[in-house]
Amino acid sequence: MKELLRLPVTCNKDCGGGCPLIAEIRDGRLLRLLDNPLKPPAMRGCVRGYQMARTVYHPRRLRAPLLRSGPRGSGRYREVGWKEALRVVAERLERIRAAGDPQAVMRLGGSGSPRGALHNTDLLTKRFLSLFGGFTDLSGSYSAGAELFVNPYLFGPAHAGSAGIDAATLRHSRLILLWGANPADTRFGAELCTRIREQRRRGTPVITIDPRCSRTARSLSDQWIAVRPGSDTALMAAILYVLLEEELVDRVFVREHSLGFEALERYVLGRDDGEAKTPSWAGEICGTGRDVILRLARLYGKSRPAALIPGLSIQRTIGGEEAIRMAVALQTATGNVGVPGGSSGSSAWGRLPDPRCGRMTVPPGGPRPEVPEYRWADAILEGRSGGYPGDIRALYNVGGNYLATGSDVRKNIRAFAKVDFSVCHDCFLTPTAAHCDVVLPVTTFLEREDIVFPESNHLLYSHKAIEPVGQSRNDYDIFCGLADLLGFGREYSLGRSAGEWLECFLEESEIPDADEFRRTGIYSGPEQERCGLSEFAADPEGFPLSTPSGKIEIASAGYARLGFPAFPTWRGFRTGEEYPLYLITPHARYRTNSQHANDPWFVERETQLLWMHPRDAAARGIPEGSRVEAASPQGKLRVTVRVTEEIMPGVVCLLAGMWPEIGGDGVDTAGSANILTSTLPTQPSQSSRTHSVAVDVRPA
Ligand SMILES: Nc1nc2c(c(=O)[nH]1)N[C@H]1C(S)=C(S)[C@@H](COP(=O)(O)OP(=O)(O)OC[C@H]3O[C@@H](n4cnc5c(=O)[nH]c(N)nc54)[C@H](O)[C@@H]3O)O[C@H]1N2
Ligand SMILES: Nc1nc2c(c(=O)[nH]1)N[C@H]1C(S)=C(S)[C@@H](COP(=O)(O)OP(=O)(O)OC[C@H]3O[C@@H](n4cnc5c(=O)[nH]c(N)nc54)[C@H](O)[C@@H]3O)O[C@H]1N2
Ligand SMILES: [Mo]
Repeated sequence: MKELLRLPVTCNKDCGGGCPLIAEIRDGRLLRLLDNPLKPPAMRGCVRGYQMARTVYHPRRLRAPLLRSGPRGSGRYREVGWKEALRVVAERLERIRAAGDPQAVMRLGGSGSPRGALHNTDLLTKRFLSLFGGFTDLSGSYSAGAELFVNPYLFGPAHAGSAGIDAATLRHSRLILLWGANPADTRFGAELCTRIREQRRRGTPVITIDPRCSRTARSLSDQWIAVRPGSDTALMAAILYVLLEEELVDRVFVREHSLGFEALERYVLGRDDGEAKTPSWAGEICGTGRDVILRLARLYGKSRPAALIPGLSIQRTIGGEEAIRMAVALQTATGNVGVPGGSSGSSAWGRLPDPRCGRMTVPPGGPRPEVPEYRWADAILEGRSGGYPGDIRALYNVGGNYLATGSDVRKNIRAFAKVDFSVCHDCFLTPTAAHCDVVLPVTTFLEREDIVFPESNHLLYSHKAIEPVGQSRNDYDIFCGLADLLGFGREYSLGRSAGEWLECFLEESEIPDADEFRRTGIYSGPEQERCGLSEFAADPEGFPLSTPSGKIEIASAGYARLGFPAFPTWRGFRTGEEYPLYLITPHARYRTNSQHANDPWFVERETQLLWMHPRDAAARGIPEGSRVEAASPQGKLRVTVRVTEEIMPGVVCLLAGMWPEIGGDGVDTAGSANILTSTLPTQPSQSSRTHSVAVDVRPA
């Protein structure tokens, strides 16, 4: 029996984590993944990482480049050699460049491997297309578009990326509010759950605010407060009302650290519109009891410090911009910003600087007009005449499965059908790959070496655990090959091998001992309890923010110029008569976005069911466990129903990420949530509204 090899690795996935793992390998074969024993104690991996051998050796893993041989979407391809595949891609791209319009190529994807210094699907593609001569890029993000948009108005451009906290600071919290956050399933760093659990054990109450009783509400919280989707801003306004009425506002902190609180106060007290934003007012909008709101407000006002931790869900709604702005206003009103155990009220994770380390760069290159990611399909279908920067003729998709994860799948299919040429790098023939003309098989993170940036003050080293499966290649090597054919190979690679890039990145890093880093797989930054904006909180004049006023701008003149109230107001989403139910589409525990949806082992652990309250089911004659049809203006799907009190009346829930299976009648039978979602975005950020969906449901 050959010797067992153990190598430090880490998932390079858009999974919310970034976990220190160990790969066990025997005879060149990956056996399993487990937690790296040298990890900091609070960090934990998760099932999606531990089970990666299933993905790596999946029977449907792509093993050779594919050229389309049937209609788009038919799944008919012929296997070809790399030489032929790369020649076809280069020729088609060259044709577009020769016509003088490289921006007719749109970049898609990026979240396949977004954490790597080198094997970074996002940066590698941008570098390639930039040197190619230009391309149409995507701005914002499916994940956090509204939040990324409002942060600079709140904190200033230079501070927008430092308003987060390290999870370890929660040991100072006297109250933790998980507001539309479900970290027991959707990971936000490898530490958060452990830290919350530890703090709860010390007696700190944890409250989860969510339309459904999520795993976090069930297993990590003292209380579940149900709230109608997209109504969070109203609930927050009512909390502020109580704080004002009961003199629980930290007036000194507000005066020294913020601008525009008076305007918000007038709104909340109803001074201008005659409508006080009382708990009764909010109760109507939110479907939350008046007394529940009152008790929550008092507990919050009296527990200092309190960490209000929003998930990204509350901003993937119509008016989601205001939910984040109001959360920041609440944390400011209570003096919780920039203090250990508090939080800024904006997203807590991924909003602190990474440890210093080199990573792949994107040189200026050609022009790069942008369209909001949420509108990529509209930009293709409407083009220049629809007000978009240009007409798109080709799609370059690297690590994205937008025909499952993009809102309005049927529109997305039309967009893919419209272009002249499309190419995809992926490990599987996803629904998106199946609409591309060329599909190039790529390695997973276990088949290559990299430095990875997790969601904390660490760097992780990920060794190459196994040889590439089949003929799959690294995205980097694919781009090097294409750049050679297109005449900019040298500029793309700078003559460096992958290993030489990593050496360079390490030289630029703060890591004192690179050999030790490679051996342990973990580098921990010196400061593990960072609390964003703490200098400003302690000394607002000495360390002003980069907003025009130097303070947190609760009311922003710049924001008002966009045609929206300067201060946050509730302008949420309401369903209508034809489609009366609110649909939410959260992320799955056993998937990373749409990944693993093609593996029965994962799917069986989290059967795709539409959650519905008994009252709504009874009103429609829908028995538990039956098949139902859910419909929105965008499409229809059939799925099995779970009738449960774990979701509030009037709301239904379907986890995102299933690969659509659309029948001849146009109806999806896989329960792929984005059949029902719309690309009409929340404004002004032009971002996701995948939790603001109006549907109706009837027996199938
Ligand atoms: N296991 C796993 N972890 C992941 C991912 C994954 O796919 N799987 N994806 C990663 C990525 S890319 C991202 S962006 C993040 C996403 O992280 P989040 O955006 O926080 O995740 P969601 O699952 O969309 O929503 C979190 C919770 O909010 C609730 N919710 C939905 N709408 C509302 C609302 O209007 N108000 C309130 N108060 N609650 C609401 C949902 O029921 C859910 O329980 O997770 C990351 N982590
Ligand atoms: N209804 C609804 N829709 C949503 C959401 C929601 O909450 N509700 N959430 C949205 C969010 S937050 C996000 S981030 C998006 C994510 O949407 P996508 O970016 O489409 O995410 P994934 O499904 O993870 O697709 C990543 C693809 O990359 C491939 N891949 C993995 N590793 C590599 C690699 O190294 N190289 C290459 N080339 N490919 C690789 C995987 O096989 C997979 O097919 O979905 C959004 N869609
Ligand atoms: Mo995301």
